[in-house]
Order: sequence, then structure tokens, then C-alpha cells
Amino acid sequence: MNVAYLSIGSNIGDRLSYLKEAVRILNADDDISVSAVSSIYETAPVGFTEQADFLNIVCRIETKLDASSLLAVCQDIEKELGRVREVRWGPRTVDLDILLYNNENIEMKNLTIPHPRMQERAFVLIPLLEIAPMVIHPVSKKPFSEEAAVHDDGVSLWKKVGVEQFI
Ligand code: A4P
Ligand code: MG
Repeated sequence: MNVAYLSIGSNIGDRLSYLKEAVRILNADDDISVSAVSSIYETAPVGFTEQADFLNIVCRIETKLDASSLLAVCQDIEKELGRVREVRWGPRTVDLDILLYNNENIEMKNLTIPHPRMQERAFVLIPLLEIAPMVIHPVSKKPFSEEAAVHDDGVSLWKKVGVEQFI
């Protein structure tokens, strides 16, 4: 079985419902089992900053799917939940990114793992470290807990919930 970490974010409409729906649909897939979900964090927008605050979570999944098939499932969920793709880094009902897939380094045309910007982003690192405190970057071997971005402002605990509240 493969282990992957996904980042899920939403900043339009009922943000909590979008996160919950995304986790529920993932876990309903026969080939995916969600084994941990972080607390929910409210986070200031990064990149394109003239947009509403996000809710972000990170979840751990166990899956039989290869990384490309997992990306396809993530993109189907984005579509199903009605993501509007207008501005890069812009507002979205729900965005699912694959952060890590086992300890693999994957560089394909439409898929880069580890996610290339993850170590710069507190909205990724803080929830990731909550559920996987010892995790290291598979290429640099540097622990994510040592990244400076862990200390960035703009990420605050919004709600602490258990995985059973999502699935
Ligand atoms: N792609 C390549 N690697 C991956 C991967 N590991 N996981 C490709 C998922 N997708 C990957 O993504 C563009 C393309 O990336 C996809 O077609 C896929 O083949 P997209 O989701 O269509 O577009 P995007 O998300 O707008 O762009 P991008 O570059 O993925 O943006 P990011 O880096 O995902 O940033 N601020 C806060 N506070 N919270 C957020 O959640 N999210 C973003 C999006 C910006 N600012 C944010 C947040
Ligand atoms: Mg994305």
C-alpha cells in the first residue's frame, strides 16, 4: 500500500463543507482510505493576496493508486465540487494538491512530487507537521520541521476535529 499526504484548501462559500465533502469523496473511493486529518486552519492567502482567507487541512491516505491516478481522482473531486479556475493561485471552492507520495520524487509533465512549493508554505507545513511531525523531504532529506516557513504568520487554528468527523 502507498502512503500519500494531500493538502486541501477552500476559500469560497461554505469552506468547511467543501473540505468535508472532499475528504468524504476521497474515502469513498474503493482504492483510497483516509487515515488521518489535521485540525482545520484558517490561513491568509498566499500568492494572489486579494482574496478571502482559506481554510486548509492536510490528510494522510493509504492507496492502491499510482500517483497519476491519484492526481486524476483529486482533479475529479475539484470538478465535482465546482472549482472555478480563473486566476492562478486565485479563489477556489476546493483545491487538492498531492504533497508527498511514499518517499518518491516524481517529475512528470503534469505532476511534481514532492509538491514544489510546499516547504515555503506555512498553510501546508503546519497541518502536515501536526499529523506527521517527523516527516522529511525525500530529496533534500531535510526535516520539514526545520523549514523557516513553519514560523510564518497568517495561519491560525480554526477548529480541532477528529478524522471521524470527516468520514
Ligand atoms: N500539478 C503538478 N504537481 C502537482 C501536485 N503535486 N499536486 C499540476 C497537484 N497538482 C499538481 O494546478 C495546476 C497544475 O498543477 C495541475 O493541472 C496539475 O497537473 P491547479 O490546481 O490547476 O492550479 P492552481 O492550484 O491554481 O495552481 P498551483 O500552481 O497548483 O497553485 P498552488 O501551488 O496549489 O497554490 N493560500 C492559502 N492560504 N491556502 C491555499 O490553499 N492555495 C494556493 C494554490 C495559493 N494560495 C493559497 C492556497
Ligand atoms: Mg493546485
